[in-house]
Amino acid sequence: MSKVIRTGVSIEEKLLKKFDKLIEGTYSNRSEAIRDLIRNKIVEEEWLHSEGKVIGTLTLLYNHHQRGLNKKMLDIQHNYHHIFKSNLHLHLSHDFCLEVMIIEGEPLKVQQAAESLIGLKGVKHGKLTISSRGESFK
Ligand code: NI
Repeated sequence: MSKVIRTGVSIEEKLLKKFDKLIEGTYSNRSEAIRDLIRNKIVEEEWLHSEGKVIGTLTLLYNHHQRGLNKKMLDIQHNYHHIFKSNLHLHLSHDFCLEVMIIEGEPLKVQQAAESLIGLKGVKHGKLTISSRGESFK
């Protein structure tokens, strides 16, 4: 672990109160919340400017009764078979399925594949989260 440095940040009282309310119950202290925000920003920048492969997860909530949806989802995954690494499927309720996919590949391809799945009729919510290979946090 690298050396920890204490630093001061000037911030409007109103904004800080909003932030404290936001992190209440999630973070044990303000420093950890700010560190997480900084890490997220670093990961985001890494991903946007990455020339190599990126890795992340795509979470999809969908209605499995939607006509043709399962086939369309499979077709897209086979079209991008080199980037879809693993799936976790949960039969959430009578109507809905939750699927989490691990995807790895060139940023543009990952984004295209994710958007084509998220955009399918019957997909109620979709979120692509790009993570990091950890090189920036050594
Ligand atoms: Ni299911």
